[in-house]
Formats: sequence, structure tokens, C-alpha cells
Amino acid sequence: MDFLFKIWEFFATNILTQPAFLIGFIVLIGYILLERPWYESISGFLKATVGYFILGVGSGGLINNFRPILVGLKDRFNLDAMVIDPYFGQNAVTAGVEETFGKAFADVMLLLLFAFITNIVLVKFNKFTKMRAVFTTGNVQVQQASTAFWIILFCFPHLGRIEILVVMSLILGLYWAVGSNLTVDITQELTEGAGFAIAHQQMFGTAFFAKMAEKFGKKNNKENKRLEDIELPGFLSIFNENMVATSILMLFFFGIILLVLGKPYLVEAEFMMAEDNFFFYILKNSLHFAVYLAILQLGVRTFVAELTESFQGIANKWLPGAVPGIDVAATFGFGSPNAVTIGFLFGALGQFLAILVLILMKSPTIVIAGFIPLFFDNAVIATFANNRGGAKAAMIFPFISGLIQVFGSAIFATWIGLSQYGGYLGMFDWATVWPGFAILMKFLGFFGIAAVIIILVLIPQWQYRKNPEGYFLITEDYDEYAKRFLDK
Ligand code: ASC
Repeated sequence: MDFLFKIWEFFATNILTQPAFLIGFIVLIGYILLERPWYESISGFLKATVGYFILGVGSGGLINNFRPILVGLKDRFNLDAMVIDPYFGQNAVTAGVEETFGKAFADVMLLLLFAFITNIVLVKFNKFTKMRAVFTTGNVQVQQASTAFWIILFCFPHLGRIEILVVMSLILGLYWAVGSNLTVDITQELTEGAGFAIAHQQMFGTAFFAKMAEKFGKKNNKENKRLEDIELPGFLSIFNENMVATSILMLFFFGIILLVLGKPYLVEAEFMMAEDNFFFYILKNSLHFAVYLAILQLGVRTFVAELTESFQGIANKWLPGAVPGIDVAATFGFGSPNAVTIGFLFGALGQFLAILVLILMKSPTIVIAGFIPLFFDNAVIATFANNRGGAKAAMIFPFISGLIQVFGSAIFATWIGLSQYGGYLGMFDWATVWPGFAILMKFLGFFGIAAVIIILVLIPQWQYRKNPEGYFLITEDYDEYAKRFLDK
């Protein structure tokens, strides 16, 4: 038993929580199952892993550069505030769990294992479950497992270790399988059959807003243009070029924030040196937004084709009808690149407005916008909203999402007692769906657990009912699906 656990721990630390390797090995195994020559399989492994690492350099660069600037607002104004950010959320859980519940989480890795297996089993039996996606984004799985542990302890403080593990593995495994499955069809349409789904922290939100975007009318009619179809006249035409548009918009956005922070603060907090010129400091930092976006997109281009092709092997032999769920950043390589920037900015507008309301209402919990929810949630919401409902949808929905992220997180984290430890996960599903689960479980007890499970199980059934013939066709043969079901 101990030996098996060691093997698992090795797999979890080195592969499962390192999505670049997990995806690399999935590609390797996929090609082997397709009986490709060994050198092609190795080359696929390398391209997928390197591509995923490049994606990580892009998103990591964005996070590491721009998160401190936003969090700087907290220090600059001496706010006693909670940062909404997955890493701050995880730290808050670690810091508070012993004090609050009198126990630590020794079991996060075990929970990961059981929930991951639950996810795979659910997909394996997709003839019955109708779940088509395996969640592979290990870095966010760890964050979700910690926050989910806190939620379950809050709802059932007296539950024993085994019961907690069983309940959480089921709910978390279902959330991964069902959430990722919700994004299968919209992602296939966006990427024209790249063969992946989203495995991240806003899967329900993305699916919801993608659906709502259809209310803006048929794609591409005259009044409802997509961002990429808008031709701006005169000098505004420079905004048609994505890199230029991003640079200018970010120069304004971060320019204002950096000016508000002020050079003395930035020097004191060691963001910049006293001898640096402030203007060029702002210029350099803001332009790096476009730099990291370009890197991120290069990463997507490097690994997606390998993944699409090789996963056929796994789907044919082991998991018919399945696709891998991968990092949300992969969707930023598709659709309009401007949607990413627009989503971020309108999300920021929503979040800042919500924060202002919290301050004016003297809320006991003040929130500081975190870069990860601000960017990754709202950029993806805008990407899908633009693809399905046009430019207006790409502005309105991230704005609404920004409001919800702040209000939802502030209320929920205060209620469950996490806010006092300085952080909350804060991503869209964790400000909406998980609070919903928590309410059911806290007030209905074990019936609440049953209700959560039943709701999750029913969602894919309901999706399936809407188009039984196309439901698996969309993952198995996208071209055929498009011919039969999309009016092109
Ligand atoms: C998250 C998280 C990250 C980023 C990354 C985006 O939620 O924890 O590190 O988003 O996955 O590419």
C-alpha cells in the first residue's frame, strides 16, 4: 500500500500537477496507440511539452508582471483587503485551516488522485454519463482541491477523514468532468475542431455566457459585428492591428495604475530603481502585455496540432468520444485576439466598480482585484461571446462577470471565514457555482450533497438531449458535424 502511495506521489508531483508533462505524455501515448514510428512519437512529445511550457511562459509572464502592480494598490493605500487570486486563495486556506478547523490537509494529493480517477471513470462510461472531457490542468486542480476542502469542512465540521475524501472526490471529480464537458461544443466551434475542451476555473461561466451571447442575434449580421470584422476609420485603423491595440490600451490602463501608485512607492517597494526614468518604466511594463500575449499564442500554435492528432489514439482505444480538457489560455490562440484585451479591460471596469461599491457601503470585506481572475476569466468569456454574439457581447459579459467575481467572492469568502486570511480563489465558478454548492450543503446537510451530485449528473444528460446525433459526432468527426449541423 505504502509502495503504491509512493508511486502515486511521484506521478502526482512530477506529472499530474505539471500539465506540460501530462499533456506531453498524453501525446506520446496517443501516438504510440496510433502505432506511429517511435521517432514521431518522441517528436510529438517534445513539441507538445515545449509548446505547453511556452504557453506557461506567456501566462506566467503576464501573471508575474501584472499581479504585483494590482496588489500594489492594497499596500499603497494601506487597505485591509482580500486579494482574489488562486494563489492567494490557496495561501489563505493553508494559513487558516488549522486555526479554524483544528486540522490540516494532509490529503490534498489523495483527493486529487480520487477525483481524477472519478473523472476518468465518468468519461469511460460516457455512453451513460454523457461526459466527454478529462481535466488535465493540474496546477489549478491543486488550488481547487484546497478551497473545496475548506468548503466541505465549513459545511460539515464533524465529518471524518474518509467521509470527507469520498464526498469531495465525487463532487470535485464531477465538477471537473461536467464543467469541462460544458465547454466541449463551444470550444470545438471556436477552434474548428481542434479537439480539446477547457479545464480551468470558469467553465460554467464560459458556457453560460457563450449561451447568452446567442441572444445578440445570428453571427455576423450587420448590426452585430464581431470584433475582427469592425474596420475602424482614419487614425483609429491602427487599432485593427492586435499588437498595436493591446499596447495602446494597456499603456492607458497600467499607465494610470502606475501613476496612481507613484514613483516613490514603486521605488520603495522595489518595483523600479530610483534612477529609472518613470515614463520609460511605464512604457516598458505596459508593452510587455503584448509581448507575453504573443508568446502565449506561439505556445498554443506549437502544441495544439500535436494534441489534436495524437489524442485520436487515446480516444480510439481507451476513451471513445473523449477530448482532453486543457488550460483556458489555449483558447486565446483562436478567435479574435482583440477579444482577449477587450475582455480584460471590461472585466476590470466591472471589478473596479464593484470594489468601489464595497468601499462606499463600508463592506466588512474589501476586495483587491487579482490579475488571474481579471484576465483569464474575462478574456475567455469575451473570446466566446465575440465568436457567438459579436463585439457588444464581448464587452457586456466580461463587465457583468467582473461585478460578479468581486461581489460573489466578497460575500462568500466572508461567510465561510476565508476572507480574514487575505485571499480567496475568486475565479468565476468559485464566486458563483461553488457558493451555490455550499449553500445547498450547509442548509440541507446530506440531502444537499445528494442535490449537488444529482444536479451535476443531470447537466450532461440535458446537453445530450438537445442534439443526440451530434453530441459525440462533434468530438469524433468535427468536419462531418459541421457539415450536418452548422449553417455555414
Ligand atoms: C490559474 C492559475 C494559473 C493560471 C494559468 C493560466 O487559475 O492558477 O497559474 O490560471 O492556468 O494559464
